[in-house]
Amino acid sequence: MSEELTMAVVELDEEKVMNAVRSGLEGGKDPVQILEACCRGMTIAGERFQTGEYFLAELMLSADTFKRAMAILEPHLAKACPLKPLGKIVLATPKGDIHDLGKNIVATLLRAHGFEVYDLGVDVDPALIVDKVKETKPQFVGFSALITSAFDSMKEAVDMLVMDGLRDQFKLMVGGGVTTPTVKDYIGADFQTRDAMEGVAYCTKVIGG
Ligand code: B12
Repeated sequence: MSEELTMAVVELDEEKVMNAVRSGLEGGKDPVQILEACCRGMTIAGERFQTGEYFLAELMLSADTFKRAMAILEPHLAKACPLKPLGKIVLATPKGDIHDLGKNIVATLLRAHGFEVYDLGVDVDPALIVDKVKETKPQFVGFSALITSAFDSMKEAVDMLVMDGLRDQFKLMVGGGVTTPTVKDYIGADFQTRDAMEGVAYCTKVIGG
């Protein structure tokens, strides 16, 4: 079923994706595994876009299907782990970047593992991030970056947090397809990954879970 679901996302067969997600859940399949099958499909669709096999419209359609599948899965993922919040995290795609599929996956998985997530959305102004950190006092801040031009706005947000004396009050994670250890060092983050589950494992470890 997983392979079929993955290929349905790639082949833009929305009806098949929705049916596979619903029947998987009804059949008692682990929602995290269903999510992973959808993620693989999104990755393959992205590769087809990069090689020129898919046009932008096809890529947007697969992203849209992916989001609808996520909407069905989210309540089941939350149910899978009904814990009291383990910790708080402020999450954002920084200014200049509108990609949000990866961020949404991280948000969903963190919630599913018991974290309270304040998702600020995409193209987020550095000042908004600072305000949310002041308001919520999180143990973690997470940035999701998919385009290189977002590196400077992440750095700007971190510099503002340093200036306000807030930077040592939380761990900073950065993730997303274009991030590397060099990006982590450039913005002064504590952790970098291109795998949402690694981010969840990092937060759980830091919090002592
Ligand atoms: C889908 C996509 C789009 C969709 C976005 C839909 C959406 N709602 O997000 C659309 C079509 C809208 C789009 C638009 C654009 N895109 Co685009 N897009 C992609 C594509 C193909 C896939 C990205 C994706 O969603 N991958 C799937 C997700 C699940 O992966 P992910 O984000 O990496 O997330 C995983 C991990 O990294 C991790 N993670 C992610 N964030 C975080 C955060 C934390 C805290 C943690 C712990 C983990 C974590 O968790 C996820 C699961 O494991 C990539 C190419 C690629 N293969 O990456 C180009 C790509 C990112 N896009 C690119 C560009 C240039 C653009 C555009 C400027 C226009 C254009 N010419 O195509 C605009 C962006 C405008 C802007 N200002 O942002 C470039 C960026 C180049 C660069 N180096 O800067 C790429 C790399 C394509 C390319 N090779 O040229 N895009």
